[in-house]
Amino acid sequence: MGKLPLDGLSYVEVLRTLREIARSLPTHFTGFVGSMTTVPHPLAKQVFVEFMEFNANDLETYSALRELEREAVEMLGEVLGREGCDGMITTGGSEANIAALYLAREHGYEVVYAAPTAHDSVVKAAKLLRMKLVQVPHRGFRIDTTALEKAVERHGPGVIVVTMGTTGFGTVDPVGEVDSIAKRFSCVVHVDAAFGGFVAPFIYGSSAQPFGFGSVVSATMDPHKLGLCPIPCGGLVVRSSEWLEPLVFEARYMPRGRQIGLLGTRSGGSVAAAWAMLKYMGWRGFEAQARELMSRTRFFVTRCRELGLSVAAEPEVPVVCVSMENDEEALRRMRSEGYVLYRCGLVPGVRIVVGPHVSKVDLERIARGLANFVNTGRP
Ligand code: 0PR
Repeated sequence: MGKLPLDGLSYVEVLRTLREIARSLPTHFTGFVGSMTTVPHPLAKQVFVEFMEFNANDLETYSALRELEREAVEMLGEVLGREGCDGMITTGGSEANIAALYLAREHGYEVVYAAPTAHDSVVKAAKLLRMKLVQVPHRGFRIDTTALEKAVERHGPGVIVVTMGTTGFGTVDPVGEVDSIAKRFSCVVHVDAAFGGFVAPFIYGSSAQPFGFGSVVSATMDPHKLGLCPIPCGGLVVRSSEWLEPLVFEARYMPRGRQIGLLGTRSGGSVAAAWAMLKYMGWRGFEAQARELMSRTRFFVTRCRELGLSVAAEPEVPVVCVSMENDEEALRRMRSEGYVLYRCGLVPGVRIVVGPHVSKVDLERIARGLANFVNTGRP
């Protein structure tokens, strides 16, 4: 016999083994500051468990879940500047970005324009969908609109990916400028607001509400990031139900003969958790969270600079890239100090995401640890 026991283990034994593993892992509360995920809210965890056995893709038996899903994506759309949006809850930002580019392709836009600061799932999507990817350079970690204009002139209409809150640098692409280029050259725009969607609209107002710009057809906004939901919970928001139509697939054995999205069975838990947190937090709840996180982010940036560190880009959402040649070694040293950071990716440096679980005390310690590492080679 291999790994599968002939007779099952006891409930207690299984739990004991797994709990030992869980206890050995860094949690958000014990130094995991590299990722955009955070501690899920207790309400989101509770409703996730209560709804996880329902298949959100059985549109007949669980039609009530589709109604919750519609309302959840409508609320995400309202944050992003438009009432009456449609869409779906996904497993995360990657699935939402892949689905968004698929929709653009099905509507006739086969070229993808993206900066290297866009999330890797955009490259993955272009590859899977065999779409032509035109890389547009960045300027200061924001898409270079002069280069974008030249690229679009050369390669023709397509879908332009704008990132509101880049993965490595916390920067926001200039969506207004991209919108006017898109309109002039008959392009459409997909906005990846997977992380920044829960911050930028609350801080910068309508300039960061992309659905206010006519060329924006879809957006990604992930409740399992700053929406405080458990993994998996992403959001794909589209301007209109017509735009979503190619994502409705035939599934002959299903009661309504169709399913929505790239997957089959989908967890009702993700849908319920997203709906719950949007209703529970409301505009003001997310606004307060965004303001607090940005204030901690500014504190961290200031402390880094005071300690002689250099920050790669002025962050507009709570992600900070601290430039550092030997970033791998810095990550190892910080890990031995109890903090799990990530690399920035595009340039050498380490990334900190200032989630709700990251306190000012943590940020002060991280800034000092990094400064000591740079100055002395030790944290
Ligand atoms: N778009 C942007 C702008 C992102 O930063 C990410 C992921 C995605 C899309 C894709 O989202 P999914 O991972 O939900 O498919 N950014 C996360 C981050 O940088 C990825 C991640 C998540 C990394 C959890 C580590 C981790 O533990 O934190």
